[in-house]
Amino acid sequence: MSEKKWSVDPVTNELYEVACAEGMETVWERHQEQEPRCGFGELGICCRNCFMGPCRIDPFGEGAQKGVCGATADTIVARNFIRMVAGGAAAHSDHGRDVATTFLAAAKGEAAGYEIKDERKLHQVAAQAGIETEGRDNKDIAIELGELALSQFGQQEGEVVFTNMAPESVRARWRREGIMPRGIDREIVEIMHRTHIGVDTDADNILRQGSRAALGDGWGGSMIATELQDILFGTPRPLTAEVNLGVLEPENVNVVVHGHEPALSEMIVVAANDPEMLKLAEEQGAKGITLAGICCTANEILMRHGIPVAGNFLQQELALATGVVDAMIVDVQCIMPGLTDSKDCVHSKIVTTSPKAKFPGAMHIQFDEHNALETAKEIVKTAILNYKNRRGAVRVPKGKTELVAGFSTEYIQYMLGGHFRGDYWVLNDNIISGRIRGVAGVVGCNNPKVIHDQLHVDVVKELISNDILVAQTGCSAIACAKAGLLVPEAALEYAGPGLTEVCETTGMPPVLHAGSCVDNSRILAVLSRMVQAGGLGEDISDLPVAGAAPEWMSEKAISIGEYVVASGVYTVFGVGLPVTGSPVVSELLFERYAETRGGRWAVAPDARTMAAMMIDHINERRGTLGIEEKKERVLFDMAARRELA
Ligand code: SF4
Ligand code: MSK
Repeated sequence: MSEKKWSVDPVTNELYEVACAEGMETVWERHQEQEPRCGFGELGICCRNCFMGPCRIDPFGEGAQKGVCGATADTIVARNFIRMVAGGAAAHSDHGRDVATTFLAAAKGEAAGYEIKDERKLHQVAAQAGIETEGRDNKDIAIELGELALSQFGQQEGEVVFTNMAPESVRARWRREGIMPRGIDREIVEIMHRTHIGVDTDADNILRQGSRAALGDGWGGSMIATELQDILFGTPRPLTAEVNLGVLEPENVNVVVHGHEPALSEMIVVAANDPEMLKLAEEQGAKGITLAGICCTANEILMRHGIPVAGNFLQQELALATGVVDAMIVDVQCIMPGLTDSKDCVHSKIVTTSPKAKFPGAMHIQFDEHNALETAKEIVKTAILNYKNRRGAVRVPKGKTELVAGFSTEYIQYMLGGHFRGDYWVLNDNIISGRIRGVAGVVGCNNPKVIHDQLHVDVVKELISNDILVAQTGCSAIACAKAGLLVPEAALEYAGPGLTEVCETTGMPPVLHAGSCVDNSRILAVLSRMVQAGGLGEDISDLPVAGAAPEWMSEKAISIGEYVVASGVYTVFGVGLPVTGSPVVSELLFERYAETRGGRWAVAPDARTMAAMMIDHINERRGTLGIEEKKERVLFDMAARRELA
């Protein structure tokens, strides 16, 4: 048995030992095999953008200070950084494109099983996009919205339409700095062009293109994904569910969905409840069908249906180690290639569904949105028929935790005052009065370089104990849910007195689950509405808010970080950032961005420092706004109210 603790989550540690005993290789062994890491890569100073290289810069100043072409560390680091932005923005935006395609097919009646679920949001989003809604048929509005959304990817000039949700001061800055995105795909392509050998060499100019592509992700590709998914599948509202590997049911057929795009998983939800499928499961000797999720697919169907979450990024292989996963259905992003290696130890079938992501050793059942329910049934049937092939011991741990999820931008507004009085002013008022010190977005992945989930949980506990309301997405939300922070009672145990008071009044948890990685666009929308509501400055950068990705690992996290920073938010990353090989790029990202982007990047070595940096920033913003002192609550009588009016 290993002595080392891999996770703060006991369930993960337990399953890790099981996996080792079964001879299953996991991410942690592969991580150790990679040690020591390449120092050039960690600093961002290696380049293989052409085959005169690969080239690397000596960080100690003794060896080569330029690549063969003459590129310096500053050029190489800046190019590498924005190529990460391109990868992340492409992933999110391609997700958005697929959603828009399905949305348009559904609007035209060409995608059986999909329909407009949220008409109110259809009208609101269409109006935001400048589409006439008055007196028009929903079908016509939806077709026009779907076509407009799709056009944003190939748009060559102008401004990506949903950037119009941002406050005017922010948009003016984007125009002034030359970082307003013109079209979603265009900015990603331009990154690849500019970082080709012999094109852009100036670090500042290179980073500007990174910001422009990242903004095209946050306010374009990701925003389109979130908004159209809400219209098509329903805008989330709070619901309770369970999280961790203990949600798997040994006596049921267990189907685990993993990846990012909800178009298929929405249909798997329907198929798993189909009487024909349930009957087939019984015929195979199972008591029923359990559906659970991993990573962001989990967050999507959790937010809309309360489907349990089996785990986050580093738990995907451990889910198979339970011996009861009859099929793991994957689509795109964050799916470890190592999953298919487990087939020698467990019976689980890995089913790929996207033509963009096939895995040697996996079974492929291609998803087609025009025939979605039939595909979903075929997949569920594959899992059911695999139930009888189980072999070896069943190792489902007992651990699972309750959580509340479903905090969409719209619901947060409603929660703060109902349909008629609901307004972000209520949140701002709580911030001005000091009951809530500020708001933090804590998001992102897991990374085996640090103890699984620990940074997420420790940072969030520290923030809420300082009366900072936390909004979460992605694997970070799953981490804190497992730690019991996403229930209203967590306020009593962990939150400061002001935040506890607000949580008790509204019944909300101190940590709000806002969805998947593309749903970080919800956080952008919340920030815009906070500025609109007034009292906290004119710009997102004026707000007492901060962001963090404590255990990031993916290119998507870099794109998210860049668009959040370029929207005006101070953002701290854990684990390190591969830019420190260039003093010029470091100075731009960590300091000068504050003037040109409104927000800036920071890196923290541990949870306590990360939380302290965020709190210091929030306090500093409160000072600038003149609200640093916690104000006493004032009870108004009628005379005082008249005076106010
Ligand atoms: Fe080397 Fe320049 Fe080619 Fe990069 S682009 S590999 S630094 S020669
Ligand atoms: S799934 S991008 S590991 S958050 Fe969105 Fe989790 Fe990070 Fe993937």
